[in-house]
Amino acid sequence: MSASEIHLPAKGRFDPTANGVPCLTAAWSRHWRAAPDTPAIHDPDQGWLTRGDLDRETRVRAGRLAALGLTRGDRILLSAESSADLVLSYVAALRLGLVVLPTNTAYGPRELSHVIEDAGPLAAIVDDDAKRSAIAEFAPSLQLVTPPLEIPDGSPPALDSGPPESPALICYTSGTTGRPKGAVLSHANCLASAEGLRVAWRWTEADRLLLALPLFHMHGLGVGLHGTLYNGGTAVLYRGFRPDEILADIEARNATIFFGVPTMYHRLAGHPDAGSLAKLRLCVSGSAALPASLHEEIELVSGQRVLERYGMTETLMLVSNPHDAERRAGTVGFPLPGVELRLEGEPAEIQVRGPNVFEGYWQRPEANTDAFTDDGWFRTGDLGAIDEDGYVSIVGRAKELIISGGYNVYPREIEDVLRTHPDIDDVAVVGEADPEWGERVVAYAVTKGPVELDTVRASIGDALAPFKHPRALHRVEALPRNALGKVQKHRLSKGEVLPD
Ligand code: MLC
Ligand code: AMP
Repeated sequence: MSASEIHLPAKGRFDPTANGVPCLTAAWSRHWRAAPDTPAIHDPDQGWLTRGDLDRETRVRAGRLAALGLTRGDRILLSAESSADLVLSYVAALRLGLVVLPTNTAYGPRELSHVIEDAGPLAAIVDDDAKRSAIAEFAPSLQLVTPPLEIPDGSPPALDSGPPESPALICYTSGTTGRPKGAVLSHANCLASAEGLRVAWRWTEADRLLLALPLFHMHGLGVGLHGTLYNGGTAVLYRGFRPDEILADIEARNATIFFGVPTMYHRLAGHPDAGSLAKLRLCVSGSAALPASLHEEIELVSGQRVLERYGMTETLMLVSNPHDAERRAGTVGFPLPGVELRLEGEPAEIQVRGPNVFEGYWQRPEANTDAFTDDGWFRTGDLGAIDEDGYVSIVGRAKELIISGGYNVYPREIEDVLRTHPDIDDVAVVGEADPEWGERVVAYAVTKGPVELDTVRASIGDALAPFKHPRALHRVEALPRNALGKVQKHRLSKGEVLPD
C-alpha cells in the first residue's frame, strides 16, 4: 500500500464544545462547584488547594488582573516554575479571557524579547527577580507581576464566558528557518484534546497525577494540568524532577498516574526503587521517542508497561497506544478520538486533522500556508509508518529539529548564534544519539584555530537557554556541502574531525 492510500479516519465526531461548554474554565469550574472541599492541586510548600480554593482564589485574581487594565483577548506572558500560585494565576487569566504565553524558565532576554515583541503582551507573570529586571530594561511598558499576584483587588467582569474559538494559549515554537512562531490554541482545541485523553486513558476524578513536568510546555500544561482540571482529578506539583521523590510519592501520595519524557524514564529505570512504578495505574511517555529497549527495561525492572503517545504543540495530543490492549514498544499507537491521520508523500509525512488542531501561527500568514496542505491537513513534519495492525510509528523527521530531554532545539537558531563567535567561520549543528537525553546538541565548526567548548559556551552566555548549548564541539576542515551549497548534515558525524 502506498503512503497516500493510508488514511485513518477519526473515530466519531468529536466536539466537546457542542454540549454548551464555552471554554476551558467553564468545563473545569463544574467540578469546583460540585465538590468544593475536595483536594485539587498539591504544592510542595503550600500543601493542598481544594477545588473551592481554585474557584474562590482564581475569581479574586481575575479581578486583580482586570484591575491592571487587562481585558479579554489581551496577552499575558508567564515565566515561572511550577507552583500553586502559578496554577491559580494561570487559571485566573483564562477565566478572564486573556491569552496566555507560556515561556520556558530557561529562556534568557534574547528569547523572551522575541516573544514579547511578536505577541505584544500587556503584562507578564515572572517569578525570577533578575529576569523581571532584565525584562523591565527591554520592555519598560510591560506590567510585571509575580505568581502570587499581590496587587490591588478589582472586580472581575463576566468570567468563563468563551467563545470556544477564542484563543487560550500562544505557544512559541521555532521552525527550520526564521524566528520562533506563536502557535495559537483555542479553548476548543484544548477541550477537544482533553476529552480525547479522558476517553482514551480512562482518566477520572479518582486519578492522582504526579506532575513533575514543567508547566510551560504542552506535556505538563496542556496534558497534565488541563487533564487534571478537566476530569476533576488531583495533581501533585514538583519543582523539578527527582526520581527519589517521585518513586517515594507513588505510595506516600496514593498516586495513580505519571507522565514523563523518555529522559525521566531512563532515570527512573536506573533507580533501585523503580519497582514502585508498578503501583501506578498508568505511566505515559511522550514528547520524544521512547526507545524500545528502554520500554522493555522499565517493564523488566518494575512490571509497568509504559503507554507511549505522540503529540505536538500545534495539535496537542494526536496518537496513543491503547489503554486496554497491547502497548507496542517502538510505536505510538492509534489516532486519539476525533483525530484523523494520513501518511502523505515519499518519505511518508504524518498529516492530521481534527478539532484539536490549531488554527495557525500568530500573525504569520506565510507560515500558515506552509503548515497546512491545500485540502486542510496539518503537516507535522514527522515521518511515519503504520504496521499491519494499525499501530503508527514515527520513523524520522522531515523538519530539522533536535529533541533533547523532551525540549526542542532548532539547529538553525544555535548556528546563527555560534556564527557570531569571532573564531568560528562556519558551523553546523546536529543532534547525536544519547542514551540519557535521546539526542544531544553537537556542533561541527570550521574555526580560525583550536577552540574550546567551554569558551564557546561561555561566549553564548544567555543568548541561548542552557539546554540549547552544544555538548560537544568538533573542528572540521570544511563542512560537507552538496552542489547547491547545502550542508549535508548526515555526513558530519562520519566526516573527518580535526584534532584539537
Ligand atoms: C536540563 N538540561 C538539559 C535539559 N534539561 N540539557 C539538554 N536537554 C534538556 N532537556 C541541562 C541544564 O541546562 C543544565 O545544564 C543541566 O542539564 C541541569 O539542569 P536541570 O534543570 O537540573 O536538569 P534536569 O532536572 O536534569 O532536567 C532534565 C529534565 C528536563 C528531563 C527533567 O529537561 C525536563 O523537564 N524535560 C521535560 C521537557 C518537556 O516538558 N517537554 C515537553 C514539550 S511539549 P548546565 O550545562 O547548565 O549544567 C511536546 C509535545 C508533546 O513536546 O508531545 O508532549
Ligand atoms: P513540540 O514542538 O515541542 O510540541 O514537539 C513536537 C514534536 O515532538 C513532534 O513533532 C515529534 O517530532 C516529537 N514527539 C512527540 N512525541 C513523540 C513520540 N512519542 N515519539 C517520537 N517523537 C515524538
